[in-house]
Amino acid sequence: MTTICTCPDFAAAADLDQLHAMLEKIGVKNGWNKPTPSLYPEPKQRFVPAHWRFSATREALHAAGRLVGTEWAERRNLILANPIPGNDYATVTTLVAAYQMVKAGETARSHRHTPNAMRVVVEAAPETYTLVDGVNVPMASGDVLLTPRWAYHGHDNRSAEDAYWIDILDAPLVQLLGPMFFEHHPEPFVRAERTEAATPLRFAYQDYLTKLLASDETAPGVRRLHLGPPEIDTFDRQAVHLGSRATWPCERSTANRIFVVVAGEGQSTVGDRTFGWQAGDVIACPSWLAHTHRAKADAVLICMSDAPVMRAFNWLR
Ligand code: GTQ
Ligand code: FE2
Repeated sequence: MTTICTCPDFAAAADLDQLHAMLEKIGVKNGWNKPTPSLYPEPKQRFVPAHWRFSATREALHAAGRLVGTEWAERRNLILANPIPGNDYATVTTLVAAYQMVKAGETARSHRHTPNAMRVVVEAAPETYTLVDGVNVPMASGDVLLTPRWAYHGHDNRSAEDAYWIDILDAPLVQLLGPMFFEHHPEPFVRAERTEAATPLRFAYQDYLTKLLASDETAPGVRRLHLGPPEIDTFDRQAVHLGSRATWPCERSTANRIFVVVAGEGQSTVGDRTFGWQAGDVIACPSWLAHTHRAKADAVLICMSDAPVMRAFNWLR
C-alpha cells in the first residue's frame, strides 16, 4: 500500500487563518493563539473550598448499612467529591476523602492497591480493627491509621457497635500519573490472630494528644505535631490543637490540604467561604487559598497535605 502525501501547501498560506487550517491537516495545534503561561503568573485553582458534616453522612451511612452488604460492595463508603462540574471523585487535586462504616460484627475483605491510604477514626468501640498485612491494628476514636501502598488491608469490627471513620487516599494523584493497580487478597476474609496496638502505622489518640499538648505553641493557643515518620511518600499529616477561642491563620501554599475535625467546635475560612464545624467533619482546602481556623471550644484537627509531593519537586511555596 502506498500513501500519497497530502501535505498542505504551507508556502501558499496567505494569512494566519489559512495557516491554522493547514496545521489541522498535519495534526498539530498552534501554540501562539491561546493564553501563554505568562498570563497566569499564579496557580488558578479549579477546586473549591468545601465542608462535609459527619452528622449528615452518619445517617446516610446508616441507611447504606441497611441496603449495601460488604459481601458485594468492596467498601461501604461515601466519597467527598469536590463540588465542581465534572468531578465525582477527588476532594482536592491529589487526595480523596471518604466516610466509611463497618457494622457491628461485620468484616470488609482484604485487598491491596498502589494508592496510599490513611484513616481517622470517628467512632469505634474496642475490638474494632483494621488488618494490615495480616495483623490487627486497633481502631479507637481519634486514632490515625496508615495503610501504605501495596499493603494488604481489610477491616474487622468484632465489637457490638457500628464503626465510622474517614479514609484519605492519594488515588487522584495515582490516577493522574497512571500507575493504578489493585488486587484482592487470594483468600476470602481471614481473621488475624495477632494484634499490634503499637506500630508505626498507628497514631493512638491519647498518645499523640499528650505529645501535642506538651509541645510549644506555634501561635497563641495553637499547637502542632507532625505524625511521622512518613511511611507514606505522597502526603503527610499534622495534629493541630486550638485552645478555646484561638485563631490559626495559614498563608496560601501550593500544597493541597484536607482537614478532619477530631474534637471540639469552631469555624474555618477557606478563600471566601466560612464553615462552622464539629467533630467528624471534613474540610477541603485547595492549594493557593489562604485559610484561617478558629476554635469555639478546645479543638483537635488532623491536617493532611500533599506538601511532600510539592517539596520533592521543589514546587512547595
Ligand atoms: O478501606 O480499603 O474509602 O480501598 C476507598 C478505597 C476505602 C479501604 C476507601 C479503599 C478503602
Ligand atoms: Fe483499600
